[in-house]
Amino acid sequence: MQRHEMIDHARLVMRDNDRGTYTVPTHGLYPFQWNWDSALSALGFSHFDEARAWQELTTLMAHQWADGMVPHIIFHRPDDGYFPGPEVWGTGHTPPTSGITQPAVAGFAVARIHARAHDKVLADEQARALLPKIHAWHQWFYRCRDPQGTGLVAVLHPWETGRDNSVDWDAAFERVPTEGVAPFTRRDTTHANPAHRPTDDQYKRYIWLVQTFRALGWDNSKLHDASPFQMVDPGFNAILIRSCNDIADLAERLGLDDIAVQSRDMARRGLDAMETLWNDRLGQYACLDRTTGDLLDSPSIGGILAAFAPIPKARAAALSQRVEVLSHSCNYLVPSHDPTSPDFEGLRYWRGPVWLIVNFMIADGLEQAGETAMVPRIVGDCLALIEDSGFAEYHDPITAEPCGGAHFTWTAAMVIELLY
Ligand code: 9WN
Repeated sequence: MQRHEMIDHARLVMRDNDRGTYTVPTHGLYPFQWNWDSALSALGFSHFDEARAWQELTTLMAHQWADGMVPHIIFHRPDDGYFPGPEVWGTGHTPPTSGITQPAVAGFAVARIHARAHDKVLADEQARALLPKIHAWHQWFYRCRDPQGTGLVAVLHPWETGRDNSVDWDAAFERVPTEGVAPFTRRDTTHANPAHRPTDDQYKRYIWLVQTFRALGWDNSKLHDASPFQMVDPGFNAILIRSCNDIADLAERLGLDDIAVQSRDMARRGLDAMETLWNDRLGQYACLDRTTGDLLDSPSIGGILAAFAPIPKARAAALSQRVEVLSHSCNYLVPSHDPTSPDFEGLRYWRGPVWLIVNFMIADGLEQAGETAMVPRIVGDCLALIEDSGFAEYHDPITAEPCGGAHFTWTAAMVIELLY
């Protein structure tokens, strides 16, 4: 496929999933607005319609909660094709939203789109409106998800990481009960191949956590300590740190001094604390289970995604080396779990498949660090996957088999981002 054909196709996917002021990840499987999908999709829009890119981010941030949290799903219009819907979350918001959050990549997106904007007047105006909200979200993270002030935030539900069924959560999930979960019918497995999705047992535990948080009135001063699942994910923290750092730069340029100083401080404390997540045996970062204090030995992409933050040069070099090692056990980089691990499953969601959004963030981080050796290979593999198998939600890193939903917004957005 020629470059312009690929871009045209990607734009078509984005147009089909465009609901005017927000996009859905894909028709059918995910009929609402998702948090980090929107932020990353805005990057794609920004190459051909800057106003639409800003609109995507503005719509997302318009549904921020009073405490600063930005929900992971906004249920703009009723649709019974997805479970769990608004009635399960019961957050009492209008329009309804979920009660948990997702990776804070919006700050990075605002800074990146602002930096390359052609319409500077619009970009300044939009950034001035968005930055205080994004900053309040970042502050919410460190206040509510790092109550002991460690410098690192915990996620309380696997859906918050965006890596729903990663091997990283397996041991901790054993401690999440299933008793008392109200009977439910999954909808995802009617849209996508069940062999590509999380298991029923995992779904019960996802819903147990939702019911438990709901019973606490979604009160974020209680949720962290009450949750049996408190996971410190290096990728998740790296995204937050990168966004804090990038909006600090932008706030400085716009004369928003308080935001600049406070964001810089959060990023610095986060970066210092990231060192505690380095796993020498794996040669990459790893998750820390805050409930047990254990640094995990799980070789997942969460620890490589840490490259997105301005980590020390030697760590970036080691992560580049880690990607090189992974390239010997797959055909398409970067697998979401190490293919040599017994837990690897090439088709099952976050237990092996390649996700273009994660590839983009790893490549971008390595490039920023000057560790460019693996970047062309990562980018080339992204484009080869699309060429061979279309704009799927994720792909098998060995066979390129397209998995999950098709005609996927953020996959298309990443193709546009990588080809420009
Ligand atoms: C739950 C929308 C989202 C992504 C996540 C991905 C998947 C949802 C689900 O889809 O999660 O949030 O129902 O499986 O794991 O990263 O944001 O594309």
